[in-house]
Amino acid sequence: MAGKILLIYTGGTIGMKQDPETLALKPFNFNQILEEVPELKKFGCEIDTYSFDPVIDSSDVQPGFWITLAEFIQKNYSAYDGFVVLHGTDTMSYTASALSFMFENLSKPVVLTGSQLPIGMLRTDGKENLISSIEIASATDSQGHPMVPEVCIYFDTHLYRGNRTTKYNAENFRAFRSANYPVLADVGIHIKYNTANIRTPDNYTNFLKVSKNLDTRVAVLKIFPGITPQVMDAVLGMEGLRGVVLETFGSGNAPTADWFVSRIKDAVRRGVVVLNVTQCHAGKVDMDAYATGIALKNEGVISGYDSTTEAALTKMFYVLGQSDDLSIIKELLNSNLRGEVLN
Ligand code: ASN
Repeated sequence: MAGKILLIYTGGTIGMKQDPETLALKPFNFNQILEEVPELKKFGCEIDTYSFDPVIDSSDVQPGFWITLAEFIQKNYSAYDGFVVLHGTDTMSYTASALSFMFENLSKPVVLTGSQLPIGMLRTDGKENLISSIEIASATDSQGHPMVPEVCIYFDTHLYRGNRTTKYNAENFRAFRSANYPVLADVGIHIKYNTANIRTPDNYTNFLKVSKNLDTRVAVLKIFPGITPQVMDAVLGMEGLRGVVLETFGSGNAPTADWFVSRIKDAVRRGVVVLNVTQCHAGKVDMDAYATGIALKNEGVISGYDSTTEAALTKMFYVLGQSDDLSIIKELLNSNLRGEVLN
């Protein structure tokens, strides 16, 4: 293992300490991580470190944070072979998804990781997560190309495509799931890369393009039995709304009541883009499967296929930031841009 890795600390439980008064966990400074993991000095690669200031609990992540992070990676892109980002788990899937869309022609690993227990605690999962992430970010194939030139999440012996993940468990060490896409690598005695499932760039020398224009005039509307016209109106009537991620039942189904369908129809007619994803953890939207899905399709709702809500939302931010032309927006939403969807 050789090369140069940039380790970026943004916050999250991995670096937290208990506040002596409230006993709640709060972000702490980066030096503690470095002190707790002397193994970092044993790597055969060079590791530079950078800490965000302030460091945050990832529940405070906003799109502006993604832009700052993406810009920082862009600024350091040519100087490093891979990037490891320490990040809170709560919104890690959103950040990984957002970065995957913002980075076009990515040819180096960007591995996000963190932990469920702070690195200073005896049973921490943070050490293994951090050490394996660095190993993965610096791994190369026989031609010297990075093994995983993707935005990914490494957690509890599994490497996932970032935009396929969801935080699934609030207390288990296996915090993430990628229900609709296989793991990119399995870590045991050996690191087994599932090369057939890893995306590689057409050309490793292509220039990294970073899109910083995210249009966040988007809402996520989760339907439920008992949803009322008032709830629909509150969301769909928001001033300036450009997109809705509609979380539907099963294979993309929603109520067929006139008041429901007519509100969706009216939003689409006003130019609001409605993207249908399922509330199920696995499987995909198929709006042709049931009459309740066909009704949505007929009103111009777009299928999100098997994408997660995290990927659908951040894809919408990205795509709406790319164009005002509805046909281009629809075409992009219907395309597999970064391996986030099987359509
Ligand atoms: N609240 C923490 C965060 O997302 C949770 C964690 O990192 N395990 O920052």
